[in-house]
Amino acid sequence: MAGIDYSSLIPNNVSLHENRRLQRALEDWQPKFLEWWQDMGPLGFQAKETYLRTAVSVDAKGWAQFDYVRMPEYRWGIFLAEPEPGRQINFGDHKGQPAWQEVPGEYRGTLRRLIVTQGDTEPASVEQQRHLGRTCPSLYDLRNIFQVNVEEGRHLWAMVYLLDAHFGRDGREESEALLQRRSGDADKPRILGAFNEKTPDWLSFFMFCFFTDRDGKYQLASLAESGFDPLSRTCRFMLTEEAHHMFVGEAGIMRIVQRACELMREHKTDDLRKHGGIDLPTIQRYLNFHCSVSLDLFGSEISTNAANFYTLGLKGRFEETKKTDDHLLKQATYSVAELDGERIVTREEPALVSLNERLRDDYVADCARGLARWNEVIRKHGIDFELTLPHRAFHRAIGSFGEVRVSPDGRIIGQAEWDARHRDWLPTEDDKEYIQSLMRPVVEPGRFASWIAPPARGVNGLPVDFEYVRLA
Ligand code: BYC
Repeated sequence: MAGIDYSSLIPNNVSLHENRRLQRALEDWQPKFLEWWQDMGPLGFQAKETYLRTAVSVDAKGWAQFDYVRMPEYRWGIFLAEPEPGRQINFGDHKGQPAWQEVPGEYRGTLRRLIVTQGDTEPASVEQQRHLGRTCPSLYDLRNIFQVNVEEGRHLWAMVYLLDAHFGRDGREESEALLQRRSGDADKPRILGAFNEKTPDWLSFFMFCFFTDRDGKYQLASLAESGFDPLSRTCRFMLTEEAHHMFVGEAGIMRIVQRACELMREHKTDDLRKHGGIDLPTIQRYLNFHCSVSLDLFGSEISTNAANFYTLGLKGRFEETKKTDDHLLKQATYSVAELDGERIVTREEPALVSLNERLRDDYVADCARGLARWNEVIRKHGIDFELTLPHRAFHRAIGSFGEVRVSPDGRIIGQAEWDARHRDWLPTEDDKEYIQSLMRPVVEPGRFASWIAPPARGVNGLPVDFEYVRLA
């Protein structure tokens, strides 16, 4: 092929133009990525100009440049946060040693698996959201989902960069495999459970951004502590973009809640289906689903994998360097919720094997802060209803609670009660049908679907009725 104009086509701060081996690997991969993007990226909008943010450098000016761009022409770049001079490994057996600039040979397989697991989620989410553009509730929201999609594409580039630059031939094979697995495919599924679920409507999309992207935040933050410096720097830059995805989720649900409250007040009823709104109990059921599948993404409560990742210096805790303990955790313990016959109890377990649960705790606390903001909207409308997080043991497939039935308030229950009640707790066929019936595109600038309030402000200081996607 003709070769890539590296500085303009692939904005980067990794001196791509000086690295022939990496150039060749990316020259080989880029057309396959574009083919995958055409096949699996947003359906029906590839030729439309969208007002997108592109990162062209990591400094304050360059990381957020806004302009109209057609998605296949988006400049997927490779960015690492600026190096920290003299950075050391901050935890585990190598604590105090200089951070690795190259992969330590003995950890190659483990590190590659962590990077591949992270990388696999990025194209998976684009695949899950492929059809949503066609039912957007507004041009503003259409632009936001495309922004999320191109950034997930960039996050895939980030992981492929690490694989191609540091893992030789194995890395190149893994980079290809990332484009070959497919979300929900029976034969070649994506690696983690939540990334094989469907995202069939915009309520699910906003829930996904709130709950599942937030797992991304916590996993990336833990990988940002890694002793492998290129991984750390890559993840630190990805976190700046991840924040926008969670904003889309939190603000999206808040606007749906806002609209529900307005309709309840206006029509003096809880039955919003007559009025084209999404009632609060339906929102709660979707919330229960997305929260529980996202809790699974943290892995088992007790995990020797997690202990090894930490001891080897590959994956730290959330905000590792702000913690004041010994950063070795060989003697420490941590409280973990566990199953004890018919009861859920809390036990002290060795801290090292409990690291998944500890990260899940950080995550749950963050989710609770978002819910408090949604509940504030409900309270301000004088409505007596509170959205709640389901118990961590509810509807789990991974870990200690994967085999038992648990109610959202944390009671172990029998199959009979589950059969009788699960329709109150998880989205029903009726709910899904109703939500699908609302999914009609609204594409006139400044107009919004009946079930969602407009945002408080537009993108990048522009008005809400700006033409964020040129459909003509
Ligand atoms: N589904 O020892 P365990 C994001 C497997 S999201 C299926 O408990 P470990 C994003 C596990 O692989 C963030 N399988 O697990 C968000 C293991 O398999 P092996 C993604 C699962 O290793 C939105 C076995 O079960 N990043 O960025 O301690 C849009 C035993 O498990 C699942 C990462 O996840 C599951 N849910 O922890 C776009 C970070 N959970 O070894 C993007 C990298 C576990 O027996 N990954 N298994 O074959 C990791 O740190 C770890 O792999 C995990 C699992 C935390 C996921």
